[in-house]
Formats: sequence, C-alpha cells, structure tokens
Amino acid sequence: MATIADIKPFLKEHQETIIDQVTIGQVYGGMRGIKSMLWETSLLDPEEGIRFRGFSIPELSLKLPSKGGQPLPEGLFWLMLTNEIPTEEDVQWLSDEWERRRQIPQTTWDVLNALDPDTHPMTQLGIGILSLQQKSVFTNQYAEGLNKRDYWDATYEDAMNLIACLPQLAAFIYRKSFKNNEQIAPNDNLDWAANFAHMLGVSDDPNFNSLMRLYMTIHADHEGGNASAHAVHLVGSTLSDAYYALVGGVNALAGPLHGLANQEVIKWIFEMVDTIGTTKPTTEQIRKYIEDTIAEGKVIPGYGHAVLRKPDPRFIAQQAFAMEHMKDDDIVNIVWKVFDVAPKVLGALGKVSNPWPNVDAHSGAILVHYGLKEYRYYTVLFAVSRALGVLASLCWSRVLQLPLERPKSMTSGWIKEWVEKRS
Ligand code: HAX
Repeated sequence: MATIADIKPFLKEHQETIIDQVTIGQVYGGMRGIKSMLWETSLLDPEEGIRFRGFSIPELSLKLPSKGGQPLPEGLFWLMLTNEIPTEEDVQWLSDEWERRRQIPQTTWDVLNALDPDTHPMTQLGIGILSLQQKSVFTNQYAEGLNKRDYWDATYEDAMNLIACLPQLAAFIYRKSFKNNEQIAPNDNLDWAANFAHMLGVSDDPNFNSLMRLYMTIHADHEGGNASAHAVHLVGSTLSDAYYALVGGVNALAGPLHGLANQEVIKWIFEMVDTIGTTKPTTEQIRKYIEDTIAEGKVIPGYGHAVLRKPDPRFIAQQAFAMEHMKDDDIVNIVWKVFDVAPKVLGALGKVSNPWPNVDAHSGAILVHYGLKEYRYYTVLFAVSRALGVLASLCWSRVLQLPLERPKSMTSGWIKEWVEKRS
C-alpha cells in the first residue's frame, strides 16, 4: 500500500517521467482520459469495468463478508481504506462503530422540515450534510493548530461520523418527502445497509435488505475522474473538511449526465409505458421509442459512458439479482428488452463511443419492484453509497498529503496562438 515513505523517493526519481500527453481535443472534450490524478481506492478499466483495490465485483462478492447473499458495504469500506479484506469480526466492529457514531442533532431535522416539501431530495441531502458540518473534527482541530501529519486522522474521524449518519439522514428525507413525515426509528440489530432499508420502510421482504447491500456496494467508487469523485477530491484539496467535500460530490451527482440518470431512466420507462399503452411492449415498439427519443434530441438515459466500452459490470450484477428475485416483473423485462435493442440503435448512430448500459440503466426497475417508486429519490441512494468510496479516498489524500489541486486553463485565443506559433 502506498505510504508517504514509499512515495517520496519514488517521486523524487520520477518527477519528470512523462505519463501522458494532452491534445486540444481533450481540452475541449471534457478532459477525457487524461492521466492526471491520484486515486488509490479503485481503478476503472474500459473493457473490464471497476476494480476496488484490485478486486472486480464478482470477486468481491466471493471475498467480502456477506449477508443475504450480498457483500456488506462495511467490508468494502474497510477494503478501500486499508487495502485488506476484512474478517467477519472487522465488519461487525465497523457496523457497531457506525451505530455508535450515529448522532444527528435536532437542528438538522428542523432545517429539513423548514424546506419546501417539493425540494428535490438531492438538495435536501446536501443541506442535511452541511447542517452537520459544525461537528467536523478536522475543522475544529485545524482551528486549534493541527499538525499536517495528523490531517488524515481528523479526516478519518469525520468520514466515520458522516457515513454513520447518512442512512438515517437519507431515510428521513424519503419519509418526509413521500410518507407524510412518518419516521421509522433505526434498528441497531441490523447492518448499515439493512438498517437503511428498514428506515426507508418500503418493503418487509428480506431481499430488499440484500438489494440495499448490493446497491450500497456497487455504487461506492468508480475511480477518481468521474464528476462526483473528482468534485470531492477538488473541494477536499483546499482542506475543506469531509462534510464540505462530500456535498461537492453530491451536487455533481445530481446532474442527469451522472447520478441523476437513475431517476431519468425510470421516468423514461414510465413515459414509454404510457405512450405505448402497455407494460409489455414488444421489441419493435421499444426500438421505435428509442429512435423517437433520439430524434427529439435527447439521450437514452442509462446508456453510454465516458470511460467504459462494454456493458457495465454494475449493470450485470443488478441483472443477476433481478434474474434471481423478479424475473417475471414487467418493468424489469422492459429494462432487459431495452438492453437487447438500444446498443444496436446507438451503435448505428456512428458517434456514440459506448452503446452499452451503465449502472443507472437497471437500478430503478428493481427499486420499483420493492415499492420504492418515487424516482426523484433514487440519486440519494447512489449518493449514500458513493460517500463510502470518496471519503475513503479523501482519507488517503490526507495520508499522502496531496496538495491543492490547480490545473492550468487556457483561453481559445491562447490555444490558437500557440498552434500558430508552433506551425
Ligand atoms: N443516447 C444518445 N446519444 C448519446 C448517448 C446516449 N445514451 N451517449 C452518448 N451519446 C452521444 C453524445 O450525446 C454525443 O453526441 P454529440 O456529438 O451530438 O454531442 C456523442 O454520442 C458522443 O458522446 P460519447 O463520446 O459517446 O459520450 P461522452 O463521453 O461525451 O458522454 C455520457 C458520456 C455518459 C455523458 C453519455 O453517454 C450520456 O449522456 N449518456 C446518457 C446519460 C447517462 O446515462 N449518464 C450516466 C452515466 C454513468 C454515470 O455517471 N452514472 O452515474
């Protein structure tokens, strides 16, 4: 595992070694693929998908302690933070620790209750997290004169406290927005994800707890360049604490090209069902609906990716779950039919880099099956999971004492001049 002691001499030797080059196309094209950032907790391969500390999703489901057939997100957080597969006891310790640290002040509930009831759940989540910021161990210790060698320790405390609070905060937002503010108390006999499922209160089916374990695991991290992770990294690099940094990521996740795509997918499917007039559309009807969506100048939500060039293994993991638990569900079957058709239609456009489904193409249909139909809420689930990866990474940014992030920008005039001078 990387430590300051390893990295300092390595960096001294290779400071000037070239790892990548940047084209003007990349400058105008969202900086795709530029190798320019350190992120220890996971790495994304375009063909194979995500690996967390070297382990693929199928490998994790075999190696991490599990319950109800799914790996426990506690185990993944432990792995991302320590680079070691935890034991059952380690995971139990972490579960207990998060339970002990779960303390949300009344002011947070008051702030959320004061918001307009229609406030988007992602806005509520960001406000809820910021309302906890005054608890920040890092910010309070920094004000007292914290030695930079100890930044990581205070950040670890913040990460642990924040992750402990997120399920209750997120469940509160759901029950307030969609269930007449009738709140459900946490059950301390449950693991972190199952307790979240319990507080949401949408299903008594134990498989819903398993789904939440799967969901909280597969969305946790997707290397560092995606918008939410990068936002956390950038904000955190100013020595903003974990609360401020996480809200940066939550805001990035709230965009329809990123995490909000899970809400957009199911909205698009519900509209398809309404337009076609059946929950069992044929493949031809779905093809036409996809073509119409594109003709209207819209994207097919849940398809495409800035890095991946194959079906997302996170989609495949959800498909396997749905095959086992709900293979006759109409909405799930629509998701599978879209998977049959959309890649061909998108591929035929000749411009789409990746015509395959991403993580967001499947998640909503499974949630609908268990009764969680309020799709404006879906991205909150993504955000709670994403906190695990980005906060583990923020701890590592502090361990490695990474500096303030400050890439160079240019104007179009500067670029043109540079090209002219060069030629
Ligand atoms: N439907 C229709 N057109 C698409 C498309 C899709 N699903 N995906 C890409 N394209 C189009 C782009 O809009 C672009 O068109 P223009 O040249 O006319 O602007 C062209 O294909 C090339 O884009 P690309 O290189 O394939 O894709 P990018 O790397 O620029 O963008 C996106 C990647 C994920 C933003 C894109 O595929 C998209 O908009 N997908 C739909 C939204 C979505 O599912 N987002 C979630 C992504 C995963 C994630 O972050 N989850 O949280």
